[in-house]
Amino acid sequence: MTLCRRCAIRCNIERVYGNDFTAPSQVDAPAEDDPGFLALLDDEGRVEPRDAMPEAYRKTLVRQIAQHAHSEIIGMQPEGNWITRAPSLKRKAILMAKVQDEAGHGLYLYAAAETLGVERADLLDRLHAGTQKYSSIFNYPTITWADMGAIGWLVDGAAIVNQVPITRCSYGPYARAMVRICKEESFHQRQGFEILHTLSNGTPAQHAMAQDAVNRWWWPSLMMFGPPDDASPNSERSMRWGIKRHSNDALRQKFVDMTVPQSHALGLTLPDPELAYDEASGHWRTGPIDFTELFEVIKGNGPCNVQRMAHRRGAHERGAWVRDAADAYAAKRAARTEAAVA
Ligand code: FAQ
Repeated sequence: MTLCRRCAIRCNIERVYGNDFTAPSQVDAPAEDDPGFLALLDDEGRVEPRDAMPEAYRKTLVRQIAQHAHSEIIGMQPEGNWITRAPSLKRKAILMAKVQDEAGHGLYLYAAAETLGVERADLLDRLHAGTQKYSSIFNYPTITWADMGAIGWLVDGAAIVNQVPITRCSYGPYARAMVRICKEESFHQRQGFEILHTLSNGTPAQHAMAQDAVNRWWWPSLMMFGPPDDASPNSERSMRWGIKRHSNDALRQKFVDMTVPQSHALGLTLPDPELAYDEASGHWRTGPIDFTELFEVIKGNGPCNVQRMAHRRGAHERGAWVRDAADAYAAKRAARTEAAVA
């Protein structure tokens, strides 16, 4: 039993919610090459919170799920910027619902991470301290209304391509969270496409605005998939463990193949003079991607990194009274329950 930071009482907060009698830390974690664990993965079985799992597997999941959760909540900022300036009441209502969905995705993902024996409060501390990451894409500014279309079409589009395979992740809670998230992301992608379609077929100024947004978001969207395979230290092991199902480059290619025909339907061009269809392989091939930009953004040197983190830390500080009230309420209820069973 460990001390729960939230309600400050002794309870089992390890890897699972509920009334557990054996804390998972009392079960020996198997080795990475444990035959039973590898056989489960080979059979496409699911690892569940109460199952013993190799420590490195657990840590990899915490890292990826936390980074994913942080991305969802930081990702609310670029679009939140446009809620008050959406061009109509209908657009405003849709955008508000979308931003709210992202908060929900963060919640499902933090909850999934908590089943691995970490607390949401600690994960947020790590985000604020800069020891955990969030997606590079949310460090770019949203300058015009067309950016809402480009984010929906390209960023949510890339997120779907990346995340649909995670519905088959070997860790049950992450896989199940992703099923619902992907359904919502599909709606987000369509609403982005529809915004751009309307602008592209509008006045010349609106068309130019849509084209400008696509020009700015195309390359950062390709970088969302991570570094190229030969510079991706985590991919091989995560794929062996069934956490990732495809390599970064394979997913990036799938996104390009899906998106190029959509750009034709939109009447917009993608800002890559070398983009060409390769008959032999049946794939659209891009020009070289400038991954130094990705590494710089990950290091904190993107256009909005400082602003995003300052806003997040400020929001967290301003929300302290809500957490204090929830903690006081939880402690009061826990004390009452303890008194009742004593
Ligand atoms: N940004 O070895 P790999 C969304 C880091 S949600 C920042 O290839 P891995 C929805 C990586 O963490 C978007 N860091 O790593 C939405 C690692 O560093 P570490 C988020 C990146 O984990 C839409 C290092 O580089 N989606 O958009 C990035 O095997 C609209 C080496 O890389 C997910 O998180 C990057 N782009 O593969 C919300 C999906 N790429 O941790 C609001 C789940 C790499 O060792 C509005 N995550 N790094 O210190 C994944 O699929 C994987 O974690 C990857 C990275 C593919 C992102």
